[in-house]
Amino acid sequence: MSLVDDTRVDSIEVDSDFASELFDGLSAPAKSIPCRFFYDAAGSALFERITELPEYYPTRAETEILRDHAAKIARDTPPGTVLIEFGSGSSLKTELLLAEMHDLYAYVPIDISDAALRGAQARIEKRFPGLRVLPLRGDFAQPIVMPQDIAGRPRLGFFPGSTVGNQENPAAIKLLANMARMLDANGRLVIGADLKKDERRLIAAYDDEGGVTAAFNLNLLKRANRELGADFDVSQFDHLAEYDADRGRVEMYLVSQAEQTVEVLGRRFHFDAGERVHTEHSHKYDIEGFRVLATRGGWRPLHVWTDAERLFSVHVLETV
Ligand code: AVJ
Repeated sequence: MSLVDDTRVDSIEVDSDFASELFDGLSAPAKSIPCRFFYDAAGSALFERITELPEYYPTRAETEILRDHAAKIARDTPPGTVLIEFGSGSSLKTELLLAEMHDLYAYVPIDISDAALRGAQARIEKRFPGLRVLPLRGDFAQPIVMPQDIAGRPRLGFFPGSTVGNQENPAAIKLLANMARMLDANGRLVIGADLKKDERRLIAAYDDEGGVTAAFNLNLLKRANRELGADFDVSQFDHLAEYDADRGRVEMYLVSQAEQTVEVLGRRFHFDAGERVHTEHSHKYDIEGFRVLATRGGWRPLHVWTDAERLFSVHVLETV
């Protein structure tokens, strides 16, 4: 655990950002809140529930792909490799890889949620006794200092869930390049990318019958109330998911149901009736388009697999 300490300073800033990012986002003419603030303890728990929804196909489809190809990924991984996961959350999919990888040097989960990291570490250490787990709390979009201990060892990155799709293209390329740097020369990356598909299927996945995604989205406002003493009346905002076919992305918004004013840390923000607060983009790719993006981020595409229904893709990339 002592290895983790030198990254603590960075990570504390991630949370205190919430106030300033919320101010900036709500002050802009087109209001928005960055999607990384979804993942406090409550939001991370809601996201886990999303992954179990019948409508939310990405988790099941990606799990199928990883189950089918984990042995192949393990065979291509040299002994003594460090597995580094970006945005590890509950680390459930990681277990599919870990079950096949018998001589890893360490597993390094990176996440902004302390609660998620602690829970995952306990479960992984129990199931894989002897595996070194070195959690890092931080925002993987920023360069993160890796533990000293792993210097010089081969690295395999793991970035499942199509989380890269939350970024618009320039930022996605930057993120891919940042991961290439964190994985060193000869690094490889196993990365999930959600595929373009029928619009109804996409919308259902982001606007489920049971309202779990709505609760996940609205948790941003509840979090502002909890952490910043804001006075959002959450019942006065609605969840909205739309598909922009030209941009190939699902967009999520919180829509003000009335004209209203909200106070956050002594500042007042006005909302018109029907005004939208943008909260998330979730880009959808085709295989060639994703390969082009990865190439622009400094990676060479090596393998790609899809599930039987072709809903989701998993790419293996290597640094150039
Ligand atoms: C895990 C961040 C990729 O965009 O599908 C799920 C987050 N948002 N439902 C996604 C999410 C709404 C998810 N990512």
